[in-house]
Amino acid sequence: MKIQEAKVFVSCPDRNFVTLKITTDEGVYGVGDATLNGRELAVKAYLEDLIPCLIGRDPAQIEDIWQYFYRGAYWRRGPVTMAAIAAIDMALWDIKGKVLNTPVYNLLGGKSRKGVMVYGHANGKDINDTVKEVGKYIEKGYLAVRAQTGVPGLKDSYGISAKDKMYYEPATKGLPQESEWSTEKYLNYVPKLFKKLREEYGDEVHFLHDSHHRLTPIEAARLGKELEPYHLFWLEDTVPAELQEGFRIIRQHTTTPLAVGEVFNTIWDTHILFTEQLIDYIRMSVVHGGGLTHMKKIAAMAEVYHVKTGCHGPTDVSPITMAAALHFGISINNFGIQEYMRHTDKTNEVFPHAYTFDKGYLYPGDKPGLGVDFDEKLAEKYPYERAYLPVNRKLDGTLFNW
Ligand code: KDG
Ligand code: MG
Repeated sequence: MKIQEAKVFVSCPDRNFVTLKITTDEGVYGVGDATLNGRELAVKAYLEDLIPCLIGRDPAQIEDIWQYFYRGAYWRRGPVTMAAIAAIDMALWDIKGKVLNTPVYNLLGGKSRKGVMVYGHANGKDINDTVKEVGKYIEKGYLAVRAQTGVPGLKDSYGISAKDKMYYEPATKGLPQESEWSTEKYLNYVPKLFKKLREEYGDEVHFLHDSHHRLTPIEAARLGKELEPYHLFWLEDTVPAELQEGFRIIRQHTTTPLAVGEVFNTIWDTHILFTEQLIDYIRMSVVHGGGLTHMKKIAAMAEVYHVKTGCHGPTDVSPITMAAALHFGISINNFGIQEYMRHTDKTNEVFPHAYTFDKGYLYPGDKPGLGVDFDEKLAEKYPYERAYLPVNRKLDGTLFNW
């Protein structure tokens, strides 16, 4: 069997997605996700550079093809490169599953659990509003809920919806919007949210929170300490993680479990965090972490150091990545939790899929391959629309991390 054709699509069924479809000379095809929020066209261009090198290869040689595009490229790593490699990798696993007539989780070692526990996103304009929204997720059967609140005195905050409460929409059409930020106001307010949540909903439900890279290590240490009585499942992305050593300071001060990694791309972004046991959950998604081939290695290394997975699953990764994450999450032993920010109906129609939600868990389904498809014809109705993530400024105008 040989790869005969590979095509890249950028479509916008409510938001932009980059999709790769690889077809073999025997007519079997596989799909991969290469979406990089706000930089979709860069990944498309990168993939189009790789496609000529893919044609004629044996799609069964997944490891070799991965190495060809990773080691074989002098300019390694980075989100654009790794999203492109991930899309090829996902499509090849999809093809292998279809050829062998089995779901991808069977190729990864089989099921290690009945389903994949997920967390939903609740958010509100203030503490009372957020507490109410968390309740709605608990009623829907979620066992774990991420809670983000607006902060009094700030016009907006990360993770808060402008309109409907289904999910916040960070990528906006036109030029980037500007957000505003005050670490002091945030740190004074957020612990009160989790106090209230525990008072309202008791000890059983898991709560998570994302600081979205806005703290210094010592500020993160303070937040982690103040949240200890409310025993979070995790506190995410407290500091920008380019400096892995920064986590030593946080770890020395708090027992709140720490999660990081949604912007990481390779195993080399994680090694200090793992070997020094500075984090509890690694958050790379299958698309930004180089595909299933690379994620398997990251999980294996993490396992040695008591680190579990908690793959990034926002709506800016397509249902193809979500499906791949479920096959991955159900098969490895050190699975922690999966983020699940539900896609819109329009997105789901373009990417029909076998995975289903029930009582706090997602199930990948038993279709051969990844169990997700891409409706090319329908996607044509939703052409790419330029959109950017916001940028963030402190109240005095200083440009800050978004
Ligand atoms: O594109 C950026 C989003 O994926 C990110 O802001 C979402 O932090 C995020 C999360 O935890 O889902
Ligand atoms: Mg996050």
